[in-house]
Amino acid sequence: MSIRIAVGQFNELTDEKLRFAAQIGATGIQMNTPKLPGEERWEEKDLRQLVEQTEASGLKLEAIENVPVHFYHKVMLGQPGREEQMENYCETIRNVGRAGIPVLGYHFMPNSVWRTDRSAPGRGGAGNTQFDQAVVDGFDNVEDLRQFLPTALGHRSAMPLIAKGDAVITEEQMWDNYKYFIDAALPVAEDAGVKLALHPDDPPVPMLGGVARLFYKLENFVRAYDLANSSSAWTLDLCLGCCSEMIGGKKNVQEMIEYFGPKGSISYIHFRDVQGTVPNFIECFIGEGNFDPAEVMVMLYKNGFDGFLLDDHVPQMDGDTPWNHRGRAHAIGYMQGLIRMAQHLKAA
Ligand SMILES: [Mn+2]
Repeated sequence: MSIRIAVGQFNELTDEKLRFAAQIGATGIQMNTPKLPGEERWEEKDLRQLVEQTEASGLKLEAIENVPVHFYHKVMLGQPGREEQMENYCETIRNVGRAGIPVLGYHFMPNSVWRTDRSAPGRGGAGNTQFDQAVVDGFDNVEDLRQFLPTALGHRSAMPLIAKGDAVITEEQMWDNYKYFIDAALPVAEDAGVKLALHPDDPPVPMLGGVARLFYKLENFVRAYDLANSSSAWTLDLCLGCCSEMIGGKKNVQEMIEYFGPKGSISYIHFRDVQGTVPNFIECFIGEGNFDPAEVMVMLYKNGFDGFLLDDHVPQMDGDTPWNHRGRAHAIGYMQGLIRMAQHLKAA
């Protein structure tokens, strides 16, 4: 297949979302942490229902991104009880495959995504999210920090462990935990015909709340790739926004595409950007961030990427919905124009 667009980042499959996707010209959808029955794992029949409902609209369910953090937080943190969670995670992978969903996205951030502002003023007064390490560092007390952070993203046990100080869970412990996870998950995914797609850490910093992070720089993705022993089930959900957030900004975007694109290791792309890099960045509209979106689209074609693109986070425009229909329509239209131009230039 060639590069295409999916509409996504919603958790309930409604006719309205399917009609939006069809009207805007997308060929598929993605769902993030769909609201499905099950406190420990998802069942085939519930996943299959999503596929059937999507296909009835003439669209393809390209991927599910993320199970709830509480399905595998003990695995990520290396806590007792991780074996049972891992067995359930593997059964979810099998059920994703049985339902006919080709990609399962995941992250390895036990304490999830952090932002310090959810409505920082952007272009023309649009609302953007922002991360500023200085704000996080201003908290001395972990309870105050927990109250400050949006709790919707994380399970209670997966929130910050400390406000300040050395890591409670070190990077090497996190590598052990990741290896345990991937050693168990990859063979199951291969058998199930499912590609697992790793999302970078957001924000990409070495440690937050006493929990070390892994996927904040290129060399750690290379280490993970090597750990996977050339398994075809190990792929990336390459969030260009997170790569752009990394120290060095747009050069990370280029290096990730050039390293993993030719290997066929990129399942899909979160096509978004930010201004600035860690320790302080703000999200923005495509075209006003750190990288040149036209240059990046041509780079994707030239490096053999043939998956789908997704808008991911977008600015909230005046009169927008909670899901940001207006901001998403801008991002999707922008991507469609870039794809057509890249095809015209025969970059494809
Ligand atoms: Mn992303």
